[in-house]
Amino acid sequence: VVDSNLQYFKPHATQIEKTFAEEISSSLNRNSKFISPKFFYDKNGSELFEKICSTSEYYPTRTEISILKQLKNELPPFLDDDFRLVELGSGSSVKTRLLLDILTSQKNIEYLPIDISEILAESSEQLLRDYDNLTITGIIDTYEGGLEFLKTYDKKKNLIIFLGSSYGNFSPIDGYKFLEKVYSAMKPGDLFLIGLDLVKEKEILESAYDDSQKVTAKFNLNVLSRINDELDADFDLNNFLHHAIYNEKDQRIEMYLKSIHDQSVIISKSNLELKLKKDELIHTEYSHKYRLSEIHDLLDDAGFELKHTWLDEKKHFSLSLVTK
Ligand code: AVJ
Repeated sequence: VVDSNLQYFKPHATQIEKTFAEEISSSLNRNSKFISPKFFYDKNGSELFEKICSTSEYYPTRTEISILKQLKNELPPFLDDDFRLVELGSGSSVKTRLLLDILTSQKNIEYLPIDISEILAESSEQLLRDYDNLTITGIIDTYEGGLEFLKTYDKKKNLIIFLGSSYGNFSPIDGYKFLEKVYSAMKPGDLFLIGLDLVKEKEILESAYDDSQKVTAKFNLNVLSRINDELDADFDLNNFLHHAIYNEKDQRIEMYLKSIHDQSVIISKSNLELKLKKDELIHTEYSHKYRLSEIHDLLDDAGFELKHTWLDEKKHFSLSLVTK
């Protein structure tokens, strides 16, 4: 598409691809086996994630959207200038649109999605059709790479958004490092809006990650299909079960793929023959849940100044706005 309102940058193009085979090779070639959740999101995985979001059990998306609607009136008082919308992860366009709608009083709206996958192209073109005065600069890179790029950008103020409790995938240490990077990419007066899922009853949490239609199970298993396709592997998906439990002590949902019997799998491009015992688990995701006081401490420790936290009525989900 040739469109003067749409451009892409791929600051670190080459380095992204070659790591999949290598990462899989090292994360599966050890005692406690692991596949990073960032690999869930190939085309099929992204579609399955969208389906998860509309299951009755998965409350985060729907709840966060309801809070974003509340921001229509409640965010503008914090916008003392024109802001560029910077989104970490190109996200669901519904949420992006709710924020763009808040910025429409500006003469020009700039949207800068940062996503490792080129999926951002599709949604960007649709946005351009629907919004006048919109300019999109898509950054195809990791969050870190995208944030580095942002530092070199112009002086306009940024409203950086990181929604959906994607932050919950990080370990506490990696999360802290990530927040430091966001902080260092910000100019004084920039804003950061982060959506985080809250601690709640175990039953609600576990059914959100093990829905009755088995969409989450498919989503989890899909990462094995992706490895089959992209790394010439021979995983038989029938030999694995989706397993999701809430770890109350560490306040996180833990997702695994469980090997139904002893088996061995060849992953050609990773140069690996993977041996699995019956009931052995491959860890695929942590999804951390937070208490409000923890969220405030987390943001405070990273140096941010808290402006406001919004919640839904049931206190299931939070959106916090901070500045530098
Ligand atoms: C996109 C990481 C926020 O942890 O809730 C949904 C991913 N995994 N169901 C989450 C997910 C299983 C989701 N995040």
